[in-house]
Amino acid sequence: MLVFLVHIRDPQFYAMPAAERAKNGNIRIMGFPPIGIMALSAVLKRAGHECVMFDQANPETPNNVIIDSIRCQRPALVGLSFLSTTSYPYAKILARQIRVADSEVKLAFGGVFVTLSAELVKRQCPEVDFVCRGDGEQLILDLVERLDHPESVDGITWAKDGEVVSNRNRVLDRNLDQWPFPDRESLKLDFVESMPLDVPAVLSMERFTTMQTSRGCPWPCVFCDIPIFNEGKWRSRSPAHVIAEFQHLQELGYGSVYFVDDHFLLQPKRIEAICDGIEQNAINVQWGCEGRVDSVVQHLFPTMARANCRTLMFGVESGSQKILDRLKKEQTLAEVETAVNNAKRGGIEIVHGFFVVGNPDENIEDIRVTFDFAARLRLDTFGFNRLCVYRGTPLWHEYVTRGLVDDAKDWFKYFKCTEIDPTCLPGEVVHLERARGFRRLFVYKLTHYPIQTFTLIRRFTRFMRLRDVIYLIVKPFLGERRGPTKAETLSQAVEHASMKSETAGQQSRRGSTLVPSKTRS
Ligand code: B12
Ligand code: SF4
Repeated sequence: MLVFLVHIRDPQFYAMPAAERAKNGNIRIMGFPPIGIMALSAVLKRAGHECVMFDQANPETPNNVIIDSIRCQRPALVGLSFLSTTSYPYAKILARQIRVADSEVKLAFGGVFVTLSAELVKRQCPEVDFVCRGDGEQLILDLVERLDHPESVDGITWAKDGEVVSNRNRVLDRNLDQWPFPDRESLKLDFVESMPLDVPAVLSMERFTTMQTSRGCPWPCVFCDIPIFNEGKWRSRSPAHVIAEFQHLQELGYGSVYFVDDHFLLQPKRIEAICDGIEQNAINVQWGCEGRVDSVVQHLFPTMARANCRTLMFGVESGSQKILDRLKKEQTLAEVETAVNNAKRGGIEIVHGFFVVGNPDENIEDIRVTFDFAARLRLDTFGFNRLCVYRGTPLWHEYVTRGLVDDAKDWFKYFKCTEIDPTCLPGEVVHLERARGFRRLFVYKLTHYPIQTFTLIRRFTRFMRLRDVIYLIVKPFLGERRGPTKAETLSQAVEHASMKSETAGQQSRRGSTLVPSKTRS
């Protein structure tokens, strides 16, 4: 059976580094590869099916090209995969366009966002036949076998005799080693490794990809829906399976990999075994991962550094204990400091801190202490995003109870907390304090950690255009662009009809332009 898989992107989250192609002729994209559809493609192909993937980051495959290919090749199923609220409007537009072009082809949606709102998605987007919930590997195999009799396919939401029905949930599969490595080679794209900063900062021009060695996280942070998506469980692949994938990547010429695990730093024995495997098998692929600051594996940071772990990212969130407690982060400022120091002492080259501002109950002083705290930490890089609330998270439930969001009307919208929660500072104030904080942070870093700062800037200048490096440095001094992004506007619109044609036109025009990235806001 022929299956098409499309990764729907929000254009804010990738960029084209330069007009040139990689040596192998592939187009270069600055961003993460679509590992969700790559995982499903590998599974389908191993089972004897044919699979064609499209990534919307590829300027050569805009919607009209995908639709033409559907008309020509007549796949039995087209699966659209996307991560979140901000890409949902683009997914709906494509689904509607496909349905207009082909009334027969079966359409499926999958990913975290649709998993958590499956029935609502099915009702709002009736063009889609199946909304797929949870892990997709076994689900897609079952679905292609029973496209015309989906009653017995666990984990799907569909319409039976005009009624939306949800088949029972899949039992969470703990055996992740059973699945083949993602199909990274069929998509003719090469990904460039960059940091999630306000300007995409290129780390290396090595062939870059992502890997998932574990799934889930059992902590209760109020803004996060990973625990819900994974039923509060953490599941992992065995070290031997991870090492085999490293070897496979090395053979394919990849030089750098980032783990998209929610919390890699969980099990000391497993991490030790992975690091040993890397050394014993002379694997020289560099890697990066993220985890919590209260991790019990910190004594292994030197081992990880020796095994080519170059980047470690921590969810620091705030420099105010009051805010950490409000977010139910279950970590202390002392733990943050210890983890960052341990990582740097252990020899990790780039230690990154994710921060959020615009939190509930946050005052100006909390933002100031957060930037001062960030300045004092030995972090190499930082990201300061505004807190957003997503359906399914504990914060969303709280906002429903407090009457700040209406679950029936607002479930698909994108909200910064500052826009809806009166206990947050106004958005303008957060903007201003963030710009001020960045300036103080930068000056502090230059004067107190000059070697660390210059080493990092030197790394960026090796791979980035000078213009981009200068922008990266001066942007905090320029202040913020005000107002919502196009994606935010799209996802906030109650009915997308008026924007549909405009966005569709823009998607097809993207074929010839180089998209400057704005990255996360
Ligand atoms: C890496 C990552 C990113 C990367 C991009 C990755 C990429 N490929 O482009 C970047 C940094 C760009 C990013 C950005 C954002 N992200 Co993000 N991201 C992740 C992260 C950590 C891993 C995603 C991943 O690679 N998973 C591994 C693959 C294998 O899993 P998967 O894609 O879910 O696919 C599996 C199933 O979902 C299913 N499946 C998927 N598609 C389909 C399709 C079909 C047909 C079927 C049958 C099955 C199926 O099968 C797959 C295999 O089991 C997740 C957390 C997580 N664990 O999911 C957050 C996560 C998805 N992101 C999230 C958010 C909020 C965002 C942003 C909106 C953040 C922001 N405010 O700016 C943006 C939006 C991006 C966009 N719209 O394009 C939230 C989503 C919450 C929600 N309910 O919407 C998550 C869950 C994080 C969290 N803690 O809450 N993200
Ligand atoms: S520790 Fe990270 S992944 Fe786990 S619940 Fe909190 S934010 Fe989500």
